[in-house]
Amino acid sequence: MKQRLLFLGPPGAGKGTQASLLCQKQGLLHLSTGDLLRAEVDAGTKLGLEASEIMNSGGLVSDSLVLSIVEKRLIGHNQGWLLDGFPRTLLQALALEVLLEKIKQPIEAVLLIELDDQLLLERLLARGRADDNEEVIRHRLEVYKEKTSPLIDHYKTHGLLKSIKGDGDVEQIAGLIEENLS
Ligand code: B4P
Repeated sequence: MKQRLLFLGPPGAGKGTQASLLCQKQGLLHLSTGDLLRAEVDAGTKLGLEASEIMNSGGLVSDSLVLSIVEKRLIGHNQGWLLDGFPRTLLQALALEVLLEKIKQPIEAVLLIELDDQLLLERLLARGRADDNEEVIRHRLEVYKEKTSPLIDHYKTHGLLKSIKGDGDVEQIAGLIEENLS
């Protein structure tokens, strides 16, 4: 099983769900920028205050803020890791490459989870988090298409991309992911 992974996909595709399962099973460090940002918001830190308005509107938190969160956790961590929901812009991807080169831990595979917009909308509405109302979800989908989806070609060009459909039950998708990453 590959040990340095990145999960890519639209909001609600199941990145967080599948990343948690895989990290538990394989003992990888699970770095979800969404979870880390929500923890800052809950703790009421300066960083959390800066992030919360943007997250609730469905926009992307600034690249520098997200990068500082990831960098702190990756430097000095010498076992496997899975980045979930990061990078989300080309600038984040390029900065990540510089960091990984510095710490000599290159990405081994990027997994793209794809799902139709209608299913994404239904799943997120059913979850009902603070940023899961229809208007905000539609904005998140637009932001994904504009800012994050260019990363698909970026990682394809680097020969790292594997893609699966996120439609099906959780165990079935987990099996498919393991097949693709072994
Ligand atoms: P995230 O926390 O990353 O959330 P997400 O993309 O909406 O969800 P994910 O794809 O992980 O879906 P999940 O498994 O939970 O981002 C939230 C916000 O944080 C962003 O909008 C942004 O503002 C900010 N942010 C995060 N990272 C950033 C970055 N790098 N740069 C800038 N800003 C950043 O699944 C969704 C639902 O589907 C759940 O309810 C789940 O139970 C359900 N589900 C999962 N798999 C299923 C299945 N197979 N069948 C049916 N339901 C399923």
